[in-house]
Amino acid sequence: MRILLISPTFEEHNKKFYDEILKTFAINWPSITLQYLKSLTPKQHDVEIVDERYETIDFEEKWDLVGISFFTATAPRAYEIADRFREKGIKVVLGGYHASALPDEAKQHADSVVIGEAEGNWQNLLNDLEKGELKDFYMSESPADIKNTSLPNVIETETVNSLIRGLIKIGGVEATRGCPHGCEFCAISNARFGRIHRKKPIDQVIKEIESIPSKYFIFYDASMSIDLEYTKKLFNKMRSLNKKFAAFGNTNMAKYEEFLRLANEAGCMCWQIGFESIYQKGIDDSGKKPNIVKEYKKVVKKIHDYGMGVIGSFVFGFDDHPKSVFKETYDAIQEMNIDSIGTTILTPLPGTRLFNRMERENRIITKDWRKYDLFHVVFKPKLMSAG
Ligand code: B12
Repeated sequence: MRILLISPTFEEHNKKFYDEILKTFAINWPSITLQYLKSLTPKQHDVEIVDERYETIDFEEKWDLVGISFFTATAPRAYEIADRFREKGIKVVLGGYHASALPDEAKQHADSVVIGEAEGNWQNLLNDLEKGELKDFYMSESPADIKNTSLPNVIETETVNSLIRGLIKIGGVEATRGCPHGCEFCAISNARFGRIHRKKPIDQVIKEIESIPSKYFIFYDASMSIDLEYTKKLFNKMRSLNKKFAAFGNTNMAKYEEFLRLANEAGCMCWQIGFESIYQKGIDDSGKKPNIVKEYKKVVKKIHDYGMGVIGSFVFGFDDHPKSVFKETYDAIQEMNIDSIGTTILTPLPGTRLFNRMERENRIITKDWRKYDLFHVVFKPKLMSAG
């Protein structure tokens, strides 16, 4: 079969937009999801990938199947693409975070929806399609075993990267999947089997890293400081690779000096840490156990002591956030001496406990999924106004 896999982007984004943005912005995180799906696809099928951030979809081509992977914010665009292909009689399958959270909504735009992880489901779906027995939904009864998954085709990342001038080329690697913390707002741990932390064999991760053509890459794992022993073994083996990377981690890592030393020796340049808030109550209510606000400054210092930078993520709109939170957070960030920050607005993503609570409390203002990009207020905050 001829299969087209698509990663849609926001409607206003297109190649021209990227050309503009790259005049000031030089790093682009590659999408590994579709390469991953391609590597799961039995070899008798031809698979092409379109990343709409910098490529254009050819709606005139003939495909036996179109698969689309999307998030909540890109759902409207994904549905538009799906509808166009289906009008031509081409079968469409939808998957990813949003389709898994709201499969009935997704099904209105698809012949089939994969709920949760692709491993196993994708292969079964292709078999069924060939037999003319495509089912409406595919869903695994157990968490995917990521031990035996094959390598993403990193060469293709390189090809795509080379389409964009001025880009610093980086790769993406998934060593572990899931996060046991189960924070109320998190799309990862609230996903099906998302709280089950799974690890790839270290030698396999090393091979994946070695196959990345560029020197730089990012670990896409929810957090590399969940199973410290696993990560230490991985970092130990990475020391000879001569690569540089960034990773997500939790504040707990600052207590473990050997962990930090090995991270630095493995080539870690910086940690992206979800500090989330400078008020302890909202953090405790969300269930983010590793975060102790009064230790934030010490955490940053410790990571700096071992030669690595800190990118801190902060979220605005928790129920204990008054209007003064913006100024107070700004002051706290100065005090913490963080190298770089990312700020977003608390967003009740479908599938999360936060979304369910906001629905129960009648606080969702809009279900225009375009606005669920973490930069719009889509619910009524408790101690602030929305507009
Ligand atoms: C890398 C990444 C990005 C990259 C690349 C995005 C891309 N298009 O691939 C960048 C930086 C561009 C990005 C941007 C955004 N991201 Co992002 N990103 C991630 C990250 C860190 C890793 C994703 C990944 O590659 N995982 C590894 C692969 C193998 O797993 P996977 O994608 O989950 O796919 C598996 C299944 O979901 C399933 N599957 C997925 N799609 C499909 C499709 C089909 C057909 C099938 C059968 C199966 C299937 O199969 C796979 C294997 O089991 C995740 C966090 C995480 N750890 O998951 C957040 C995450 C996916 N991002 C998220 C968000 C919110 C965004 C933004 C909207 C935020 C923003 N404003 O910046 C934008 C969207 C921009 C855009 N137009 O795409 C949320 C999504 C939640 C949601 N419900 O929307 C996540 C979960 C982060 C979070 N904690 O909330 N992101």
